[in-house]
Amino acid sequence: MNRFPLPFVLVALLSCYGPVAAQSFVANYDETQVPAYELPDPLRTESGQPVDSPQQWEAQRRGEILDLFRSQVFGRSPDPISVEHRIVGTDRQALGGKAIRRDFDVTLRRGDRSLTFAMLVYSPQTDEPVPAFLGLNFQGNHTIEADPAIRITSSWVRARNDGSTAGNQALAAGRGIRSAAWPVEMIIDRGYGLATIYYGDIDPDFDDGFENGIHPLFADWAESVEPGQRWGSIAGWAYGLSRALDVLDSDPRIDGSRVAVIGHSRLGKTSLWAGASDERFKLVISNNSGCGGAALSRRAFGETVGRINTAFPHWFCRNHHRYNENESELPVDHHQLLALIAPRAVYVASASEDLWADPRGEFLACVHADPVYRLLGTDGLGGEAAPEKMPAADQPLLEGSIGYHLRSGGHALTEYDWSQYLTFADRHL
Ligand code: GTR
Repeated sequence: MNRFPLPFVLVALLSCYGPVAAQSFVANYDETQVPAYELPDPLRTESGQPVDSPQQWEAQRRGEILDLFRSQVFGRSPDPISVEHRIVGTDRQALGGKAIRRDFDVTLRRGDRSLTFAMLVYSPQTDEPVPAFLGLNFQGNHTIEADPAIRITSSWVRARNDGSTAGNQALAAGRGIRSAAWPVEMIIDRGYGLATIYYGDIDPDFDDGFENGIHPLFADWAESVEPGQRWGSIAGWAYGLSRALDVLDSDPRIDGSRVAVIGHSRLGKTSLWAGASDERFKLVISNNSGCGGAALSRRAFGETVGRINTAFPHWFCRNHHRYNENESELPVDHHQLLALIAPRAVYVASASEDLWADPRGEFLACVHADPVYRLLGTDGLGGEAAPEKMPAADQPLLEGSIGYHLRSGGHALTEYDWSQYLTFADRHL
């Protein structure tokens, strides 16, 4: 007779794998259960030497950390290729005459393959180049404003039951449904431009073995990369943001040297990686990015490395899966992702009810990135950077080069968040 009933054995076996492990995952939300951990020191080289000058950071340490994020977390991305763009629609009287809205097609071509994504750009009524925010959106450019002239993406979208999609196809009924996350008028009134792209135009967000989206364009190149280090979807989206910046940089209405990259949630992880890997982004904003973004992986609070790699096996590189339930072996942690952005400004925002994204872990990453910001001659978090200095909800820290707030409420990008980003941008762009 079996010592264990068959169903038990099957569940035990299966739970080592994808979906079942994801279902059986129980998040820790108890601060006293956070494991003891030691963070890798951003200011000590891989061979253990202290880093005590900006030159040494630049010449050696930054490169070491960047390479570890490439090989162990996000995967390696191809070198930039030149992009083509054309403007397919213009409204010089958008938002009741306040703004100019332009609709771009941005095309990446390699061999006989190409990928085109639509970029929607709002800019104020001025002929001077303006600073701008660039961010990916979750549901299509037509969802950020209820303007019937905005094209509806034909790319795969996540099926929703609110009438905004038919299966995986976006519908006109979705026009403007995400406008709360994109206060275009407020951004324009403050003198900024806004550029946005539907992230699924760059890479559809499901695990298909990288057959669709941006990855097949570089399939031959990827062959030359060690399989564990090949780029995942986050790296693909970040690469798209860099190519979008190429276009904005050549645009007379936008000042390409004053572009902030912004993203929420998985797209916050993406904006951090874009800002870390492309030093042209002057300001980097992470809204509720959590695990794999601003949160420290070693805390394993809320979403963990194992959970994220199981639920979303296509987001990071394969090597990242080595650290499932094994965070202490990760040669980096996410304070170092923020440090890669230094001395440029970075803003991390959490939400009080968004425990899945570990608000405290996001704040602690800022605290532990602070020494790098200070070494590079900035004021880091502004005041004293210490774990016990985590601000209460709705008390933003805007004084330093690292901005932080804990908004009261849940997982979302809100007008409150944007108003802090605009104030911070006024200081740094
Ligand atoms: C969740 C995921 C998070 C976050 C979020 C989102 O399911 O666990 O890491 O990225 O999705 O992007 O909305």
